[in-house]
Amino acid sequence: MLTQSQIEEFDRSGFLKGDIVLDEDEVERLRRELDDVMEGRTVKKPVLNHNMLGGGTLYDNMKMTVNERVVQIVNIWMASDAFLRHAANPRICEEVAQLCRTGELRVWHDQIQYKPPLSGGPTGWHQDHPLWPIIQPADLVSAWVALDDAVIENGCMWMVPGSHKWGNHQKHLASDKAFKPYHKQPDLLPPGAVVEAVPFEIKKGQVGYHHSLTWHGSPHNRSELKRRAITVHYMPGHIRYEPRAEHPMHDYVRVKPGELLTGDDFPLVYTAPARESAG
Ligand SMILES: O=C(O)CCC(=O)C(=O)O
Repeated sequence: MLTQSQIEEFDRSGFLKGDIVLDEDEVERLRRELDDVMEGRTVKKPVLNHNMLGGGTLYDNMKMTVNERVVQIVNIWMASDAFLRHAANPRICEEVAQLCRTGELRVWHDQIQYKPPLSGGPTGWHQDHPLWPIIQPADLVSAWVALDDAVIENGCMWMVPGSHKWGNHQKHLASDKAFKPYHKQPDLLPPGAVVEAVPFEIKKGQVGYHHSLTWHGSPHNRSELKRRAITVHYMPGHIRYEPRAEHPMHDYVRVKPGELLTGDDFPLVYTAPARESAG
């Protein structure tokens, strides 16, 4: 459970470091499952399992060299029960529900981003919600859990504090050679907005939360260390299906435009405990 001051910090910054939520054994278990899914050894399959830098990706606002890779697996929970249990982790779900001020959470989708040693490529600067053009409104929260210590050397995420309050700037986000973000048309930013990125180092088994409009990205992994992580993107109960463009999860939607995005492929993982009536 988060404290009031942690919730206020999240509201101010758009991201927050939580506690260690997985012990050594749980991390090991998820790493083994990840290997099995990544190598195609499971019967059930995820929605995507590919090199995210393969061209035409949603995160393509950077130039990269040919040999770089970021293995992106979308909805590993569909291939692995251990990852489904992870998506329903009671501590994480309770904290995300606090940050979203909601009594209900569904999984929008999850994703692994694995940056291999030496050849791990960058995840360009982006905001999540503009890349999810079939759901509204833009108030989802993601829980990013490290399966290796994520540090500057192996390409941890970087965040721009306060940027979740600036609206949708996805098409204007860019990065300089040192992976510093900049806005291509800064006059569109609200008065007082300061674009300054800070590293978001997360320990193995620890959770970090971010808002779906927070500017974030992660640079290369040129270290000898692996950088594996699982994010679950959670929808508060009021998120609706409103298609405006394509998305890999579109094929799994069974509701009509304007309806709440419910269904077996968007599992309900949290319902707030009923309050006892006073008196
Ligand atoms: O793992 C990363 O470096 C990026 C992940 C990301 O963009 C996200 O979880 O929204």
